[in-house]
Amino acid sequence: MQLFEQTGPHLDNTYQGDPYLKALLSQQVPPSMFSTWQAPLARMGELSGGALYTLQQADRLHEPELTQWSPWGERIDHIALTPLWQAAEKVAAEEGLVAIPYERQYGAFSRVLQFALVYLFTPSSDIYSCPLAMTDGAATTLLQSGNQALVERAIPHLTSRDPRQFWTSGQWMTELPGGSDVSRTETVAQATDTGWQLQGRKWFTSATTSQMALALARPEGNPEGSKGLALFYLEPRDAQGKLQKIQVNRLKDKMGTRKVPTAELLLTGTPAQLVAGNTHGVKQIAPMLNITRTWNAASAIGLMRRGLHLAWDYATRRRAFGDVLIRKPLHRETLVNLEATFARAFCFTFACVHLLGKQENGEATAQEQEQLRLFIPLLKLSTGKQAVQVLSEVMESFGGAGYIEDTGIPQLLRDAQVLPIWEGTTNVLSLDSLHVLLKSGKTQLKDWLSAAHLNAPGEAHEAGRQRVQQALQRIQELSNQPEYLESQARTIAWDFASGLGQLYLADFAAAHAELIFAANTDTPLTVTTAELLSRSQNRWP
Ligand code: MFK
Repeated sequence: MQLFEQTGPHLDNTYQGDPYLKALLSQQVPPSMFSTWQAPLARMGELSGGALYTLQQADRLHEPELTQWSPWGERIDHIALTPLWQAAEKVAAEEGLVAIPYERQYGAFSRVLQFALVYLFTPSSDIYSCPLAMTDGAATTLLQSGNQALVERAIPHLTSRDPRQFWTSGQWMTELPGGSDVSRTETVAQATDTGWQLQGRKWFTSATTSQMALALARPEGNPEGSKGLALFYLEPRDAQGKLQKIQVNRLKDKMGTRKVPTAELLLTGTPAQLVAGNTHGVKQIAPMLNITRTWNAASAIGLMRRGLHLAWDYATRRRAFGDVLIRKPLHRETLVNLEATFARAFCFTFACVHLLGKQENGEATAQEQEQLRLFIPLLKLSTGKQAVQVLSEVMESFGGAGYIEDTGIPQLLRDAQVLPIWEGTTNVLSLDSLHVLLKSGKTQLKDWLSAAHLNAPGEAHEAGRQRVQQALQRIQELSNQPEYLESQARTIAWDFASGLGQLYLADFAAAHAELIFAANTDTPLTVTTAELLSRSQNRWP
């Protein structure tokens, strides 16, 4: 008997098959510069849809392993990484995934190229983007600290394109008493004759195999609260590769990001150096948070794109009720709705990335710098939620097959689920953005919408403008009821972020009427940007 066999979804070069990236870059970046980017983008697309993806599928069951003791009883705490993580490290260094914004070869657009590559790389990297994000954040933090000795020591490694020289960095903040509320940090720093030593327990340290870390600790005698914390630089291992007064208690048993070796560490006198002064550590590590939150958004859109790419392709292969799914009106409508959410997230992310590049290149106006401070938490909180929502629907679009582990689809959803949690939860970032707005006193629409592209006339922009206005009006109305205002911070942040996403999508739609999706059919799959705009009024997920 000949039984039916179903072909699964295909992935080719993910740059060539991406309907948005080329279109956006051709709009955002000068043409001569864009043409020089074709080779690295195509190379990353090829790796991401090819060798890395194949390794990711083959390596699915592999996880990092902690060996605490040698056969002879020596405490070694060795962490073995997965094969894909080892391969990803080499690709990341050689392709300059951290180096590009520090080389500044493309001025303010350097960040755009970097995050275009990160967006392509992330979904086939098993979240190797995590240590890269922290590395990028650490490089920015050290450069802004003015600590020349540490800059000379670490920056050449953090920004190297040579895999043998390349270092990654950890970010050791979270402790048992305080994840979001970092002020409750228990780790103590003691000044000794040979320098500072850290004692305490770090409860979530991502990528514990990194060659350096930035850590918060309270110098002995400092007051309670976050201002009494200082920022420290440390190298976890000595020249022989032995951990320096650090024990790895265990690796975390997480729902997703299972290839990331997240560990609980005990610091028992770990040597460390002050980065800049012995107080105000949270303020000093803030540049790192802004960079990692941007990476979070790039990872969110990367994972969403991967899921949607597979879902569209599958819809051209799977038949039900007499036709391929893609010709079923409700199935198409479902995917177009998801695309609308993705498109807002994608356009908002690259708008922020461009602003970040301008700021770093000294080209951002004072107002753009204020915008960036507000937009990054809004971007992170909205794209994190959107990724979970979209990837849950992507899974469902495959029916029962999407729920099966060796399709690779459940991993997309599990990995996405951390995006709203780490680097500031939705509530923490909603409050952060509210504080920024209240502090600046700029609750007038005109102040926030004065940048030319947000003032663009026309109906396409009107919906976005109204949404932002709604958020700002809410703040004004509730300004005399601080507790109630705080309880509404999430809704306000969501309205603001959705409005911004809609505005940036309207900019994109003005230049591109139609998008062509990778298709396994003779007839190309097209979606108009007008369709996307008309469907992007989604409420809080
Ligand atoms: C794929 C992508 C991967 C991403 C990598 C993930 C791996 C890493 C995993 C982790 O390590 S997760 C741990 C991440 N933890 C957090 O994100 C902490 C979340 N909590 C917050 O963000 C809280 O809002 C915060 C700790 C900042 C609250 O601390 P405080 O001291 O009570 O807050 P405060 O007073 O708001 O901030 C202190 C100073 O820093 C202020 O400056 P001033 O003293 O001059 O007033 C703030 O303005 C400044 N500040 C805070 N956040 C800032 C900032 N400045 C610039 N940008 C920011 N984002």
